[in-house]
Amino acid sequence: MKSTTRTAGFVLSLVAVTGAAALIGAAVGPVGADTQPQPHRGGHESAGDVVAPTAGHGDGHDESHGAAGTALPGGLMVSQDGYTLQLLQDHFQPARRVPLRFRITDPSGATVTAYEVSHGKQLHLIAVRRDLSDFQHVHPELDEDGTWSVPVDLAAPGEYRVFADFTPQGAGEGYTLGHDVSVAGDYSPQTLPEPARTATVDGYEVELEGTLVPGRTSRLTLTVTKDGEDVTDLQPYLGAYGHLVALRDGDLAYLHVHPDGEPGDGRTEPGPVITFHAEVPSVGSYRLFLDFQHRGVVRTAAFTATASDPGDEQETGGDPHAGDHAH
Ligand SMILES: [Cu+2]
Repeated sequence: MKSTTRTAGFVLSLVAVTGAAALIGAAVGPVGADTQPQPHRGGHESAGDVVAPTAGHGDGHDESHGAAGTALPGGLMVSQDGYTLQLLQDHFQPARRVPLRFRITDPSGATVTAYEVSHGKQLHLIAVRRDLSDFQHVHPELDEDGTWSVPVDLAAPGEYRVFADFTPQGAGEGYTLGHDVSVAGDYSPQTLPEPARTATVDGYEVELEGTLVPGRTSRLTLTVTKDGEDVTDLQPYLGAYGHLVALRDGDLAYLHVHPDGEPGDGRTEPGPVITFHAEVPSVGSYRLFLDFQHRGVVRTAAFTATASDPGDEQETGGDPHAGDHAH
């Protein structure tokens, strides 16, 4: 177990923000080159993404600021503060490698071409089917004219949602914008798996401990084992030993949380335990997707977790078949 002295930077909290406070954004990291996209389903194959984390998604600046001063979770809107996610095409025939192309436009309507780097990338794209049965986390390539492109696996028909997580250069604030994508064909929506404490993926077992309490910072630990042995040589992926995306069942509100501690800080062990701090906006069910890298392969373990009021002593749980229920 490791110490948890430095936590604030990784807490994705929802703070009621009014007026001028809404304009205060998080510090942003240096600009760097993006790298090639890494299409995958439920895990990346990339290595070499070892980059010191900069302030970025998950640092508390993902909140939307409604006109009435109410903070909203990220990912619910296609346009926020004048920044708009424009897909060049949003309906497709099913295919393993669908070329998804899009732009971000700024409040003046111009295409954004300069981005801050956050967690080693200028933009993170998450694609999920709306029934939360599929999860892809990829890194699109940016053209000179500001068009992003990345192949995504849309072999299974259905309604999808894509999330672009980015910080425009000079905006002083990061955004997560969401857009629906339709894939033609027969669609059998899957029921959200029941909460459970463990998830398996490719022979790895991940155990989730912790309780999600709305409006409160919750400490979550994820313990990675393989064949009953602790995995103690996790590899940094995008500057961390794990990345956790949480989506709320019902509206796919997007929360991106990051671990407590980072590789090379002298106190964070490379497994088996990855600690996160998360704050969820409401009661309800959430689907948690943990990306972790071991032996050069990034895998995703998925859990269903329930957030309850403090009065109800209900534990979060995981799905024992996570990662296996992709179509
Ligand atoms: Cu990413």
